[in-house]
Amino acid sequence: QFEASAPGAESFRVQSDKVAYTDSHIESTYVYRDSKVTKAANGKITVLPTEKVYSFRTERAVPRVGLMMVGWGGNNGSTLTASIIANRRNICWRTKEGVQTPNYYGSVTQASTLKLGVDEKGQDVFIPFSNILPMVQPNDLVLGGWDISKLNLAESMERAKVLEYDLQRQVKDEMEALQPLPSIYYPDYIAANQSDRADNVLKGNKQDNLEQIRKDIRDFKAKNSLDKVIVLWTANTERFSAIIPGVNDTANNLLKSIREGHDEVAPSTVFAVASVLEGTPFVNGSPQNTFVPGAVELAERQKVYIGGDDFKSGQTKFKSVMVDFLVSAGIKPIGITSYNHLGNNDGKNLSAPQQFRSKEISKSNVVDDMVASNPILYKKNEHPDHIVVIKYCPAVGDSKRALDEYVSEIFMGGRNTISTYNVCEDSLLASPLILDLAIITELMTRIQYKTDDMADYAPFHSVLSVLSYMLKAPMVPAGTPVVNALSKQRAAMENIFRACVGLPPQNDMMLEHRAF
Ligand code: NAI
Ligand code: DG6
Repeated sequence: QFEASAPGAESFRVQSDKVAYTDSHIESTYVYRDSKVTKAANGKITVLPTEKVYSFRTERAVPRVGLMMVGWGGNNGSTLTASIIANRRNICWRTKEGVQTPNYYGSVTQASTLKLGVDEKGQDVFIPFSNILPMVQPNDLVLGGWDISKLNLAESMERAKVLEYDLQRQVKDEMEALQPLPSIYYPDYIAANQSDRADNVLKGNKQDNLEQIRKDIRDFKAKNSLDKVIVLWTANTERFSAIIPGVNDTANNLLKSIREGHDEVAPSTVFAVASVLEGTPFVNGSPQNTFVPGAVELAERQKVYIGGDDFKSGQTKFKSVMVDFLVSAGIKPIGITSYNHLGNNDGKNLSAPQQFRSKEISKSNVVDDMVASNPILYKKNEHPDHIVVIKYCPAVGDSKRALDEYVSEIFMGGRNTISTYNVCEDSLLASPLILDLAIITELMTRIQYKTDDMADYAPFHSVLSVLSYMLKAPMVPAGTPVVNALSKQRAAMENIFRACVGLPPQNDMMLEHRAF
């Protein structure tokens, strides 16, 4: 359908008075159309179509970008690193199925397409998602990071038992040279069963730790001549932090609590604060509330992007499609039961009650928007029963088993039960999401917008809700709606990027094929 173009190369131009290409920017004008609904006292509903003009400005030059992973030596971190090396060097490896070539399957930016428009015969024309705007290529990312375990990346990859031996063998030399930086370890935040791998930890108090992480980011940037760094948490799931007035409720209180070494500041929050203070975006791939209110306020104050929480990989992605399908088909899910068992280090950490609780929370709220969208099926505050069980079973390693049952009420009181069973290497689903999160976050640092009432261009809100597609419990700016439905999340991402090149939102009306 499309001619393959060099990665990152411009593959199309939009000819319109709504878009201009300068040497440095793509500038577009976009009319955002919506509908404002009001309800009068007598119950009468009025809908007013609205329009607001937005100007978007996207820097065209793709910078040199570093991705620093916290938990670099874990299953996700080591798998992603080895996979990028394999893609860069086009390393092929033998499996019992034959010769396997490297790819970026599972990455929405690298392995999915979007419809650009129709050709003169009315046929759809697709382009790689990554060609809609200039994006950094995964092979160009400079990788680094921290881990509380001192194994080098080759040893970590071996410990993870995710990739085939013949691939591990070929990337080993390069991986061996990669050494995670010492990290912050406050034992109370992760499961006690993780203590035996904590042999690469920073000394000092919380303020010392904060300053060291800031220095690590600066040093990494300077040493690798980077324009930008993205920091991403793919370390163990922590317990939730209590939100305590005076401790972590405001930016100043949080900074003070770090200075005073308050117990209720998590390692992930110290990383987030360090990144924000360095002007470096921070993304949280785990479920805990790293972004306590003080951390969010700090990001807003510093105008730095933050995103989270918890990678949405297999079971939840499927759930956010399945429940969207059922509810939008007028079928009423009344019971959703999700079991999974896995045998990797993530599963081991989640076998402790407080860490399981963090994951249970992020896995449990993922159908709320779909349920709330249909008052024909659900009364106010009515929800389906939703059970989440996770068990640690070392025998299955990284190959997570997910069993789900959806019980729904159908026509005339009938019941419909759907059961699914998914077996998959957990880290092979999560690693491409790390790429997407980093690539889209970086892209967002190059997009600015302006409306008629603004004197100048400005960045988007610090809380990057456009990352929702990759996240189980998407963080959104305070008071704005959370969208979990997968297709809506993808459409939002795609349509915002289309607007930046002056294209209308994607619609599937296909009037040219339906009208005489
Ligand atoms: P893992 O347990 O293999 O890796 C985590 C790494 O973090 C370990 O190497 C550990 O030593 C390190 N670590 C722990 N605390 C640290 C700290 N304070 N600083 C630096 N390093 C630290 O876990 P995996 O499978 O790589 O997953 C990582 C995270 O991503 C987990 O929180 C998991 O819940 C989350 N996640 C994983 C998904 C998946 O499909 N693999 C999907 C959704 C979320
Ligand atoms: C057990 O649930 C381990 C978890 O870390 C999950 O594998 C991870 O959160 C992915 O969950 P999901 O629901 O997105 O597949």
